Amino acid sequence: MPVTSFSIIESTLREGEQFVGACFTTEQKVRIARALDEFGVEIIEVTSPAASPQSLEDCRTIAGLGLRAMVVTHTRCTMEDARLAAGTGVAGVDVVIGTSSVLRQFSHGKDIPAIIAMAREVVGFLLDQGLQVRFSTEDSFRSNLDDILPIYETVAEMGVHRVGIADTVGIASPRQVYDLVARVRSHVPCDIEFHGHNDSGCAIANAYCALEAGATHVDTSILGIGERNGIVPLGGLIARLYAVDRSLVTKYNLAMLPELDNMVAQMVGVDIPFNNYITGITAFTHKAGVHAKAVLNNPETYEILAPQDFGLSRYISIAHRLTGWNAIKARADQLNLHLADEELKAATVHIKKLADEKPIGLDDVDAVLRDWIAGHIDRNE
Ligand code: HCA
Ligand code: CU
Repeated sequence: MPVTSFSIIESTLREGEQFVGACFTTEQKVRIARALDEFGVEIIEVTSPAASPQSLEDCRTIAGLGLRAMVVTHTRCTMEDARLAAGTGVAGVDVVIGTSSVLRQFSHGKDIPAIIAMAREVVGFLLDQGLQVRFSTEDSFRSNLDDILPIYETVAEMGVHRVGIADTVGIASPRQVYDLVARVRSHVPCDIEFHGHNDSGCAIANAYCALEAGATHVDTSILGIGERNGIVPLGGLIARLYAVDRSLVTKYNLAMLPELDNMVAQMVGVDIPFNNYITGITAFTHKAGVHAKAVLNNPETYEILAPQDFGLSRYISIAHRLTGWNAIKARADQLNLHLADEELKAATVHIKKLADEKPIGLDDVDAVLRDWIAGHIDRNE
């Protein structure tokens, strides 16, 4: 199914807080929530009020900011947590319970009938409070389908707004995600959320496949921060959807993405990875002569994402042995140095030789061009 619409559940303030380097102050949480709201995500998920007294306070604070985005919190499937969440002023509650045998055995110790009974009680209570409710099965991909389908059906019949499928350990492949989401899609009428971890590098592809299979919501966090190596990064999901159809993501304030990534990188004390989607330092850098020439003619030759849509610009690296005369010509034009094509080609050969001898920089290229004009370089060298 082609992806036509979807919503983002932005979980930097929940899953992201589970990143080892994250310890957000209230003020930082408010800054993140406001920035995400301005970016335009549909739903903001915050840490359970049961986590700590400060978490309870912060949950109330963020729910009370009057954001355009819906604020939801995340809780375990217990009446105690549900009551606490219902008193915070959030618009919705994302309830989760582990359903794989390993989690049932080593985490909460409940069997499937007990899970269904708890789900009934908690979901019934939250719906009665007029809250939007999502019910998710943690570790869905290591759970038995025969266990989780009846859970989804039970909560869907009760009227939950969404069911959640969670690849808690990052084990699923895109095809597995497609199959499971399609299966759930044919069993429940409500919305379907996908939450995917990135342990084996499939998080973005998995989220995309979930949408293709009929999921309606994807969980993200800024830079992908979360437990272990995290979840679907907001920027990565945007890049994936933009690559399919730019109009899918123009509902967001895309030019804010660098600011969001930088803000959170600073808050959690990491650098943005050089190869990060969109905001990595090399994301719009072209190097080889063949690439540089084509990109100078038409950026679409080697760019599926237009940097200017994200408030960024491309960079063409020319000071190296793979450079080409078209790129060198563009630099000469920038410097107002007018050389005939044959001269530029000869200068490029010289630059390549120089780069074979030692690492060079843009200033070396510029020096060659200037010396060339001045006739200081032996053209036969
Ligand atoms: C967690 C686990 C979770 C929940 C996802 C969800 C996961 O830390 O509580 O609520 O859908 O990865 O399973 O993040
Ligand atoms: Cu998670």
